[in-house]
Amino acid sequence: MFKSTPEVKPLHANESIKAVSRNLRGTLADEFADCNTGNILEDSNQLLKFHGSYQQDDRDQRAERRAMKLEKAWQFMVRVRIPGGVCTPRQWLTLDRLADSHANGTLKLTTRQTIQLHGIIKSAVKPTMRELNQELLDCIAACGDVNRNVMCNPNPLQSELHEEVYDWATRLSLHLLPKTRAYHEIWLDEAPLTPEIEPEIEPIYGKTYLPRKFKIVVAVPPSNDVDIYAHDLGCIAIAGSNGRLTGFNLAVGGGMGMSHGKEATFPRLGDVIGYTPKEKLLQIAEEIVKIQRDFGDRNNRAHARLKYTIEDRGVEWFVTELTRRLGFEIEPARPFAFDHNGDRFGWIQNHRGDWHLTLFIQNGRLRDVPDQLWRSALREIAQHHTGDFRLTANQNLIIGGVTPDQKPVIEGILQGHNLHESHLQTGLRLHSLACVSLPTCGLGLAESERYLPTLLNELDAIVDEAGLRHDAITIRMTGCANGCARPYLAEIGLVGRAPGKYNLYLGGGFSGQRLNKLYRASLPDTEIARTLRPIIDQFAKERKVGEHFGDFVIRAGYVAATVNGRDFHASIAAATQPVRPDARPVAD
Ligand code: SRM
Ligand code: SF4
Repeated sequence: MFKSTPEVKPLHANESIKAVSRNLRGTLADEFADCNTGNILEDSNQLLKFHGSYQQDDRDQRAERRAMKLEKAWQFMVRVRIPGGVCTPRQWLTLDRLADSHANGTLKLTTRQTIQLHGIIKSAVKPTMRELNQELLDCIAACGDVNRNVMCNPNPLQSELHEEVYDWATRLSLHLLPKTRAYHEIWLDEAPLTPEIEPEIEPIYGKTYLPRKFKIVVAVPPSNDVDIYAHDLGCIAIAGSNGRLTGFNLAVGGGMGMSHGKEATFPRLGDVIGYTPKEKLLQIAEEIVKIQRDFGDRNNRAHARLKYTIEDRGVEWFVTELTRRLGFEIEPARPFAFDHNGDRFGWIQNHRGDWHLTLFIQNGRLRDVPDQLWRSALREIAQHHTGDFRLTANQNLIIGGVTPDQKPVIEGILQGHNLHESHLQTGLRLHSLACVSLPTCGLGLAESERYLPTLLNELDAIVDEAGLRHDAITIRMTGCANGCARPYLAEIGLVGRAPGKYNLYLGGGFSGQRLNKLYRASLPDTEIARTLRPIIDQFAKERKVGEHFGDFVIRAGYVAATVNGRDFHASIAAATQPVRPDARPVAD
């Protein structure tokens, strides 16, 4: 009798690119030294991501250049690593300067508390990295199959706790950084290692790094502004009776990305698996990363995130494997509750008497346009400010640690630029997010950042008429199904399918505790406001006290509640029970 041999699936091509790259060096140094071409090889682009940069092209110019038989308008995006999203005024000024000297004149605040510079030509990538380095900023692991920028709640209300939590976010980021000197050699001209004499070891990642990207966030309840359940590892800060940090509950296996029409791919919320005292956090995070390194799918990148490893093998298997590696069991999760996943705008004073100002930055894009001189205003603030700049996970900006005597100075600068009332928007707009999409994102199927403000003009009028101007409703748009603005957690999610066409999802949880569900597929952009109007009107008339839009659309029967990731694609779901400990019941 023949024994059937198990099917050996080929490794994804990226695995061999990583394997032969000499720890992420590849031919990047030579290619960036050669300015006869404006681009680099596609294999090198895969390695470049680990260094915090992507090769892109200006998609607005594609058709014209194709017609003229010209190559694409190649350019690069550089994404800075800013753990917890905190940077100094000096660093801000450097980023601001680079936006003009090397990039397209804009700064893009991202949904992961970093800043991206777009439109950098090949010869300017290295100078950009070098100038960032002079201000102690780097782009290491801002992209690629490694742990990315670690996010952290920038809650100005509880600064002491925030400070502690922020410290752990930076420690996590440092602990999980790749150890290769490739970045320093390629971009900062550090002398190359001689592998025969000094073999380079990646103690956490190994030669082929992770099968896919890995994302960590730290939240401080009751604010879920970092969307704890959307990440591979979410750490929920737990404070003792004295208000100081004792440790973290851990949520594993969250993620947003999926592909249209492929039901095997889906967004998934992380599962809370237990609690750890803070001292053990780094050890546990490292083991979680290593489990994913060893068990993640290296054949199929669409199935390679930790969420699929956990979904396929089960949470119990995951906890058993983690316990085996740690040699001890993690403790049961401690009680916590989230009540929102947005930002709070305006001035807030903390216990020390310092002030923090949260500014609404539409879709995180900072540029100077005639009546909105955002970059000029923030440059002037940075020249005077003695505190810090804090990026939020909702693409907004906090001017943090403003001393009482500096407050009028900052107010004056904003007033001088007519930006002091920029947060007086509808609750809907204040809770909006849009990913970049066109023209720089190569994966965008529809407009996002450039279209959402226009759509919001229509929707603002509708919520205004319905008397909901000050009601917070989360709305998030992305140009494709990858989910960069975490659209599947929004009460209203719009996901690009084709130019001018969006899937409309409804029913996400206001505190980021429940995924939404498809309500209309491929809706033309001209139909979005008309489709939403009656639902918004009915919500205004029939909502219960304190009821959020996402809960209402389920109670009113527009969509069924999504209970877990696989259920995301199901059109009929009977469940109405809460899915997370902090979820409010929506059943009547
Ligand atoms: Fe993202 C790929 C932009 C946050 C899921 N994302 C991309 C790329 C790099 C396109 C590409 O691969 O060629 C986009 C670059 C566009 C451009 O021109 O700048 C891009 N992602 C962004 C940003 C800038 C959106 C924004 O407007 O703020 C965010 C930068 C984050 C950062 O600073 O590190 C951004 N991306 C996210 C998030 C949200 C988050 O992490 O909280 C997600 C969903 C969470 C998750 O990972 O599951 C996200 N991006 C993806 C995916 C799908 C991953 C998956 O598991 O399927 C891709 C595509 C991929 O990796 O193949 C992607
Ligand atoms: Fe690009 Fe899609 Fe991410 Fe938007 S969601 S930035 S279109 S990859």
